[in-house]
Amino acid sequence: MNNVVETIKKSVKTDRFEHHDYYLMDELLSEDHLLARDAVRDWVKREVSPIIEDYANRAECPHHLFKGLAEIGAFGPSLPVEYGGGGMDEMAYGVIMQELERGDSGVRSMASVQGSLVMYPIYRFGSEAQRMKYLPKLGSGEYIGCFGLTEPDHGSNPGGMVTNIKKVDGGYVLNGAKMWITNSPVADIAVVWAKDEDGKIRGMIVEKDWEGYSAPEIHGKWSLRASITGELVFENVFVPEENVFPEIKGLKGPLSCLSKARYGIAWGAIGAALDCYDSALRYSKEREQFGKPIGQFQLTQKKLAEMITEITKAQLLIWRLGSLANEGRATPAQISMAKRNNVNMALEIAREARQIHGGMGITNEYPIMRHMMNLETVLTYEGTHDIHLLITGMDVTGLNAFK
Ligand code: TGC
Ligand code: FAD
Repeated sequence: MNNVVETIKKSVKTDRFEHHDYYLMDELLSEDHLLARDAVRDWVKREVSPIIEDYANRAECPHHLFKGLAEIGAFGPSLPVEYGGGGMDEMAYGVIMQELERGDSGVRSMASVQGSLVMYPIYRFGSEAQRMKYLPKLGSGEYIGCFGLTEPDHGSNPGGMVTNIKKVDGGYVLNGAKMWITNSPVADIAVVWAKDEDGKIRGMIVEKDWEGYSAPEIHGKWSLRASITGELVFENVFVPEENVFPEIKGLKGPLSCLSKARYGIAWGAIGAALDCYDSALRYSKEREQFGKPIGQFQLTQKKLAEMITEITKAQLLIWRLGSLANEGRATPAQISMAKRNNVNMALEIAREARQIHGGMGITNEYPIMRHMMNLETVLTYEGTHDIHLLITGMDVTGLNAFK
């Protein structure tokens, strides 16, 4: 495996990304935030950019990156150090996600799922024994985790789930299936949400070796090709009482994990947008048509000017959300607004950047199509574009479109 990775690294171009900070937002970040961001940026340039097109082309997940992600502190950056996290604040978590997604949304997904959807619920809802048993191994990348909420017939409406647990001596018997689960085929453990006999949603940690557990891979994705996705199938899996989260009941358990991950995605999308803008800006100065650089044409300038304007607005939005998150005041609806706006902004920018690259924009010589295809998933997972719109609508009107 290592030889293959080294050969691929040697055969590809270097990552020429330069940061774009039109409103001097870096001045609003602390020295620690900048150090964390630059360390992750260097790591992405070294470890991700040289190989990612090839992995995406082959629809293969670069599993070897799990260890490196752990080493750079990408798993649970804002969780306490004693529980396997990085002990940093929400802004640091955000800038790390931005840099990872600048490399690839799938790589950011590896970190989002492990940190926000697996470590965070164990930290927030787990017993002390559950925390001590699983968090250090997840933080160090020794264990890979996944998060099972979505089902084949319940995506936007997870409250309708049919996966269930029934009480037996010493624990529960788990039955059902989860769909579209990032990392499930390679996960050592799964945080699973299922209804108990009273119809209340409970969370639990399920280990891959338990009888009746399987996690088949989903093939044929044109998006997030360098990320592995699968199902989770439970056929009479015995889950000991000690693996069930003791207190949390109801949909607010999984939804509060989603708030954490959606916040990271709102930062991450800016990374993907910056990469597309950076590539388009450079190309517009290097590519000549009609005897001059295409960046000299007003129509190209309009595209670039609108791109940096939208990126700057998204940066301002996320900086304020990060400040509120650090104060513990960011509401789920505010997070929904940022996730929806920033991911859509990134997707629009990817489409404009593709046009600026002309025919070259459809090739894997440039990162554009990979980002654009990835962002189609990012627009849908963690709550679709329209679901987040309805969350904002509900927040401002006080009227619930889902009931
Ligand atoms: P509703 O009655 O509104 O709420 C139930 C309870 O949950 C509370 N709540 C939240 N708490 C924390 N954070 C949030 N974001 C919350 N949203 C709601 C709410 O206050 C209530 O609490 P309580 O105490 O009253 O019980 O629930 P509903 O059934 O009407 O659904 C509302 C809706 C549609 C907004 C929600 O179900 C939703 O967000 N749907 C989208 C589903 C989704 O986002 N799935 C994501 C699956 S995971 C994933 O995609 C991972 S991708 C991984 C990767 O990065 O690779
Ligand atoms: P549906 O809910 O069927 O939605 C279809 C369409 O209907 C959408 O446009 C939606 O906006 C619209 N719609 C639905 N309800 C309404 C409404 N009330 N009003 C208006 N429009 C509506 N899930 C996990 O649990 N864990 C994971 O790790 C995970 N990883 C994923 C990785 C990938 C690559 C993908 C693609 C998905 C992943 N998901 C995961 C699932 C993801 O969260 C769901 O795909 C998403 O929540 C949408 O559900 P759905 O695909 O069933 O679409």
